[in-house]
Amino acid sequence: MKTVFSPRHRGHAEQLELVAGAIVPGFELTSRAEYVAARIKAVGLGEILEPTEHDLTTAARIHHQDYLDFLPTIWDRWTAEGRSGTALPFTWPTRGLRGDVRPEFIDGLLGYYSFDAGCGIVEGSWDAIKSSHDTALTAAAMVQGGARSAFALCRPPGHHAGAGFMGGYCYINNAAVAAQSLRDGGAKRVSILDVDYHHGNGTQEIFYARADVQVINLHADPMQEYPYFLGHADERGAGDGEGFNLNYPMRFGTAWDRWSQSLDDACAKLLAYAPDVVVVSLGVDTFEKDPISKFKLKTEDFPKIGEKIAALGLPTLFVMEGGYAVAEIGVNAVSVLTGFEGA
Ligand code: SP5
Ligand code: ZN
Repeated sequence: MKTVFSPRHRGHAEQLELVAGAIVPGFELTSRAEYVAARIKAVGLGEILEPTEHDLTTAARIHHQDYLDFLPTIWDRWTAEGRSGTALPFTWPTRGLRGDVRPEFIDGLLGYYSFDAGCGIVEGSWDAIKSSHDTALTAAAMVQGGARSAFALCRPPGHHAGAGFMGGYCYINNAAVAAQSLRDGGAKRVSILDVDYHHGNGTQEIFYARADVQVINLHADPMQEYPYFLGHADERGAGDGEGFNLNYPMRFGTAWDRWSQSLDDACAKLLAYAPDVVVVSLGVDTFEKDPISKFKLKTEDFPKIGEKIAALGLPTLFVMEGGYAVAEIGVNAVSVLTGFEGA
């Protein structure tokens, strides 16, 4: 399997985030992607290519144009106020406030276009975000062109980013953009299978009322875990999308036995939908030693995820999402891919 990977991700570095009452170095480190790339080379998974440039036309089909226009301007607006460090929001339009009115000042805009303080922006962030988007589209084109599979080694990740907001280390929803491009390229139905530890709230929101993209999420129960405000089992889609959104929330401490039952059920639902192509939002923060997560998957479990996905017998695009146990992220993520290839 070929991998698409951009060195431009490195510009998104040393961004701070708000964790447990403190502003701390973010968990979403540049080294994450480097460890995955190094492991791909070590096991000889296949060629690693840089992405080609894509404009934001496809992204604008799933994101709001004003949000896409705002993202590249954040750093300049921040520094224009004499600031440095990390651009972060601190005020959000929750219930009872005017979520429909866009402020003018940068602090207000950051809150308007986000749902948490997990999306710091530094000088090189936009270039990295754009390269991650290009990575997803380049890999999607390989699958569109007939490859059995491809791996978009995206950084930053994407699945928490909604149509008009960032959050959870995610700015542009790479998997959603890829799914849209596959649809526009001729796929009649696309399934997105999100195995990241956290619910992919952005992907769910984007496709919630659509029947042409099935969204399936396996994740920690939002009653206990971030993102808290979406991802419950009763969220099944709306309007034309009714029945095409499926959530498998699982409790803290979930290990392979229980997790794989959810995956088996998800795979059956996916096959019943009969998509032309599968997009896997590949997070490996389900790992037992992940520093921000509470599932118990072991390194030996990750190839089995790949085998089960391969058994679907469908063209498959893997898109990198989360995973914060940096020393093990390469082995765990690439094990999913080698498990897929070996099956
Ligand atoms: C793509 C992705 O996996 N995003 C995850 C965003 C998670 N943001 C919330 C982090 C909360 C961290 N709590 C850490 C406790 C550490 N002891
Ligand atoms: Zn995650």
